[in-house]
Amino acid sequence: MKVIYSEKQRLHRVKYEFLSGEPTACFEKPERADMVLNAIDQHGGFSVIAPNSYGTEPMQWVHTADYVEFLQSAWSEWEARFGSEHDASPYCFISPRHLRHRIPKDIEGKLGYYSFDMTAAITKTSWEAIQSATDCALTAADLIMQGEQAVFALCRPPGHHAAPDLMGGYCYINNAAIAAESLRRQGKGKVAILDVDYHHGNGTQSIFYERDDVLFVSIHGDPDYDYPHYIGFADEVGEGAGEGYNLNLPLPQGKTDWTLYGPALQTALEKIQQFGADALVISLGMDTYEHDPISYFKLNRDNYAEIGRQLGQLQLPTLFVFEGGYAVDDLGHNTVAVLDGYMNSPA
Ligand code: Q9C
Ligand code: ZN
Repeated sequence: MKVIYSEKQRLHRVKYEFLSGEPTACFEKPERADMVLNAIDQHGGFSVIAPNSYGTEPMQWVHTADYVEFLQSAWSEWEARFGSEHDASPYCFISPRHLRHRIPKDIEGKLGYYSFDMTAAITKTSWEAIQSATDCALTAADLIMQGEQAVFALCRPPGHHAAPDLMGGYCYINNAAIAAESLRRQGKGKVAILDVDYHHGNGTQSIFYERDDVLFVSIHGDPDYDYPHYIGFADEVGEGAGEGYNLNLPLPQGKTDWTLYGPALQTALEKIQQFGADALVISLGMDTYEHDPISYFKLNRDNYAEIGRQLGQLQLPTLFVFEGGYAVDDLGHNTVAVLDGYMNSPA
């Protein structure tokens, strides 16, 4: 299997996030990709290739132009105002209630306008990494169009929490959404996105919520108890033309092992088959792992191989896009377990 990765993604390294009130070293760090690359190397059945460059135009397929511009200029505006000692981070947010929806002129105002939480800080070199992650997803989409059965875009920073004009949850540009849109524009009639990250893919859902040509299915921790807290419930089914093309399968925090996860995955796969997808994008978050430091499902290595096998049985061109997963020591082998399970699927 081809893996698309760029060293440029190392250029995004945020210092801190707040975890239960405590400033903590950011969980989403470059070492995550290193661990995946190590495991890929040891496996031997993969070839790692560098992405092509696509510029910012494809980002605007799913994001607003002003948001993409903001991401590009945020650091220099921040540095001009506060110097380069600290990462650029919001502290003040535009609530859907009570406040006016104007784009502020000040960088701190802008950071809050374009964020829904405090976990997506921007550093001097973040933009290069963000861009190269999106390039990886787009390169993978092109390879699928050239006839590859499955490709893995090893993207970081991740993307599934990024909405048309919002960053958050370590995400800035929605790599999976852009990959899906690329497949659509190059002729795949129907594209399904299956998001298996522990957290609901709120950004991807928002992007495709009113469309019937891209199905979004997500299996995740119940938002009544987990991030992103305000979205990801089962009654969100899509709107307008998109009604019936959004399926959320929230599962209970703490209790979810394979006995609950397996049936949810079955439901997801049936929905994708019923939809008649021509291609599949997997938002491959690995934070459903039993030892993940910020999540609460109980999946293990064997379960990951089984997920891969079941995905392979759909027999669809499949583009894996890396999302979350923070148990860094096991992250690589868990990720490879999914991909190896896929490659060895009895089909
Ligand atoms: N108490 C991704 O996995 N913090 N983003 C959660 C839980 C934010 C996760 C804190 C988690 C964002 C791509
Ligand atoms: Zn996650």
